[in-house]
Amino acid sequence: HHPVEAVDHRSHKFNPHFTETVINATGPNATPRVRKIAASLIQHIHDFARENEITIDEWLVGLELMNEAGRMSNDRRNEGQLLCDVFGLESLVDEITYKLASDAKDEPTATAILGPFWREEAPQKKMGETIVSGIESKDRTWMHGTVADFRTGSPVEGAVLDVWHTAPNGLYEQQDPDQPEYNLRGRFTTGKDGKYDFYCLKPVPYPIPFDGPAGKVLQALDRHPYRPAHIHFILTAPGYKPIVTQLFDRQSKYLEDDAVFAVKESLIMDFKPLEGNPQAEFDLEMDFKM
Ligand code: MBD
Ligand code: FE
Repeated sequence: HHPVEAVDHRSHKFNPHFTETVINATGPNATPRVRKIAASLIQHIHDFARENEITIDEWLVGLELMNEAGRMSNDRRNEGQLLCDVFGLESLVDEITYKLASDAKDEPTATAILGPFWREEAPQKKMGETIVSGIESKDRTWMHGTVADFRTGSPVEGAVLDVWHTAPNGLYEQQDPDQPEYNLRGRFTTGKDGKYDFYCLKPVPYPIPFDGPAGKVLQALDRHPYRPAHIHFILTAPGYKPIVTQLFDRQSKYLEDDAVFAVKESLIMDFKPLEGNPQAEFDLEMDFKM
């Protein structure tokens, strides 16, 4: 029976200057920002590997997740982004960006992550039109409100509201061969009064794609893949900072445990029953501030 030695003999494997050597390999022409964040990234990933004594086999698992995400990513599926999302990285970056941007006491509409399913060039529509085609539903929703300047309260003219959500089967149009191209997407431009209105559906909770690396991560972490019912928006206007956001249905499951951590209290909305409108069963009112 020998006394326990205080010295950790494994530490001889770690050159105490190795991380410094890698950081200092950065050349003189790297920009200050690149130099700063590269040094920090190297420090953190080295510390991570050291603290957890990451083995080659474990490192290969992570490497394969990234490679698989790259192989799967195409214009219908941003798997790399989804992988970041399940680790909360996109939400964290959104939070940081929003904090850096807002120094006023009156605030613009809260932001929320873009997610992997936005598409460029959604159809431009006139106010009062619908983004729904080829879907029978008892959850048709009239969405309306105003876009205003958060400092002055005046209406914003020429604001473009880019909107998208999933079909009742939980699939975005580009994930689903049975939906028409650009279904459930549209862009609406405000006039002088800053008002907008259009028809959509009350969204449903849905599972993020889990047949790839993001799904493997969720499974390994014993987590479910569901997001609460949400509608996405990008709001842009000349002279204003864009607002990327989502609105959530207060009645939805998963508000407390969104698989991608995007829910903010101020973005949870009431879909109210709508009487006397043959075109919709629900009313959603939202005044955006930018
Ligand atoms: C989604 O539909 C989504 O909105 C986000 C943020 C991540 C994964 C799937
Ligand atoms: Fe989404």
